Amino acid sequence: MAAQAADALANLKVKDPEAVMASAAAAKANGNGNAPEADEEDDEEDEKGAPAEGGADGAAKKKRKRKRKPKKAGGAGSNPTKQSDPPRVLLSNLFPSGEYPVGQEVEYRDENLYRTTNEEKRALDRMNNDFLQEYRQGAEIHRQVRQWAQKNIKPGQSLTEIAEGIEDGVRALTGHPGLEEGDNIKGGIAFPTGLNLDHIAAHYSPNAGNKTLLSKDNVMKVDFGVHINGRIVDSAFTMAFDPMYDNLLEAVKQGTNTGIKEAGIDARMGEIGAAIQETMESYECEINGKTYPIKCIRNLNGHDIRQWQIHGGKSVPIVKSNDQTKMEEGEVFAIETFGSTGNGYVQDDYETSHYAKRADAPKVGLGIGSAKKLLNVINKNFGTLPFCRRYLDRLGQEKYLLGLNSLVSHGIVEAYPPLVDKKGSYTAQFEHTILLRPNVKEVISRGDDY
Ligand code: HZT
Ligand code: MN
Ligand code: MN
Repeated sequence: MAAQAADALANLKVKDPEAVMASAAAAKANGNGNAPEADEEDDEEDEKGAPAEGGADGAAKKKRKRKRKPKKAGGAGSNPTKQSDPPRVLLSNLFPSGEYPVGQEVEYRDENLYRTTNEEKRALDRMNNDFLQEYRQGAEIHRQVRQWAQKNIKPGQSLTEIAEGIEDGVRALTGHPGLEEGDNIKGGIAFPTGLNLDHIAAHYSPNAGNKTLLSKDNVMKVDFGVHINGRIVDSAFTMAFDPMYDNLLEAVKQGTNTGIKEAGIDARMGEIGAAIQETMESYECEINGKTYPIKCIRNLNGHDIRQWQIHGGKSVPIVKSNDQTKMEEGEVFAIETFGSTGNGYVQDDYETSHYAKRADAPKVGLGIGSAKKLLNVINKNFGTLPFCRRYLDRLGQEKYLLGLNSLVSHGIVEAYPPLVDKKGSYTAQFEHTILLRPNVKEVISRGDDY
């Protein structure tokens, strides 16, 4: 390794691992572990003084027996203090101060260590409070919805019910407008829920009529996004019900954590990839009596995120490369790594579910055909955020496929087909969104789960 490269790598090392842990613990204590600061509500309190009816001991008995009106979670006039199950309480009702839990804050290293205490950098950081609170709100919604998903997803369920469960949670907690209320300005689903089984690594979501059921033998990547005012939190985890896959999942979890550690202002992409690969490929996994080396999927990448844009143009490789591109102050990155027991290489396969209007879409005249009407629906409901066919279905769109394909062939909409490794292989993914704040790196989507 060149001395310069070694230097840059050393600069990226976590200065004090204990300081990082302390910061994570603080984040957990202040609500990152899904516990809003307010006290548990006292259900008995509002029943005091209920009028007595009937016999001698009627007062006491009636008081306990009488059915309470079910409290509508987050309904008008209610003052909820904890999330419901399933999650349906608007997150801003759980954090009325408008201050949301801080993610995992990690100090920069070596020549960037000055940033943490530097008054100029701290001042820059303070100017971004709206941006930070929007990001932290989206991240807390991601943690609350995935906590519910991790507890409730079971073999035997359909991919459609799993996707809808996650999406209903994200809509409720963000206050995503209902179907009648139209456009999507405040917050909501940032992109389709990816439910990627086994050799399918990314961009699979069930289309209408999909009857696929989750089985106890599947390895499922769950990739979903939450946005508040276009500030996108992109985070994913992998679920398996058979401990046989534990080493595969651990390899990829540690691969992603390596990428997060190596990320920072002035960090070079190629070196981040090399560090991820070194971690991931130190693992192997025995599956049904055969031992597989875990390979990084070399043509999948992390990416920068801009407001309303899931990929901003920078890629974060997950294998060694000569890419000298640097991360920069103020940027947001999705750090995601994929491991595989197969080729470590994906190609397009199956029917497309994911689409997005291109940020640089040409403004060509579409005449008066079905493509023009569909584009109006896309503009009004998604803008440049990715969507899937199910989201068009629920908006009441019918027979839109010709129009959608036309928008794709005109370069207005981009199709993101599923990305798959070889049949019979297993793939895993973990992903977090990180903010390169002027004075500290914040792993905004970090939870007590991953
Ligand atoms: C595309 C379409 C979506 C971005 C990564 C990703 C899910 O593979 C540069 C690097 C949602 C996201 C994306 F609907 N992609 N993260 N989470 N998929 S990507 C990409 O297209 S572009 C990676
Ligand atoms: Mn993702
Ligand atoms: Mn991503």
